[in-house]
Amino acid sequence: MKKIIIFLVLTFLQSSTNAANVIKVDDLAISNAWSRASTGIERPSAIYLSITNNSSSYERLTAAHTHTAKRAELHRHSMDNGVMRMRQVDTVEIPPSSTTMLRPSGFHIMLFNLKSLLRAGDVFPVSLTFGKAGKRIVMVHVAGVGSNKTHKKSTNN
Ligand SMILES: [Cu+2]
Repeated sequence: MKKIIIFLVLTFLQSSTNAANVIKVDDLAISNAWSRASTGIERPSAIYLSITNNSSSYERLTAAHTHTAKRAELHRHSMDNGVMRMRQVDTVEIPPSSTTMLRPSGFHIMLFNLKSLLRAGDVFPVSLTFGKAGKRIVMVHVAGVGSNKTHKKSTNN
């Protein structure tokens, strides 16, 4: 009996800490949504996050909207003859049973015409539109100006 209680407590603790940074609805889990503090309102910013597709079918991110910026576009950085370029993409694919990371030097949600400066510590919502799952709202945490916090994790990817 004691073992069962300990197990239940551990399960509860685990699920409550996960709930803090993972939004799981159906088969889609979105985590670690963050943005860099902006240095000027006229400069674009970007949102980075991880999307895990636990289902057996393809999912795709098709759009993003936030009140923080007039326009949010899906973008991808890629190397072109040794030069880092950025271009708009229609969708970001999340294959079955896998995680797609939006991170510096990769996919990102570009924010144009910020309505206010993003300051470290701020939190703002972004609405993500998926092909199958529909709309999901995620809270984005603003990190410091020089932050590159997914860099370490990205080496595992
Ligand atoms: Cu971009």
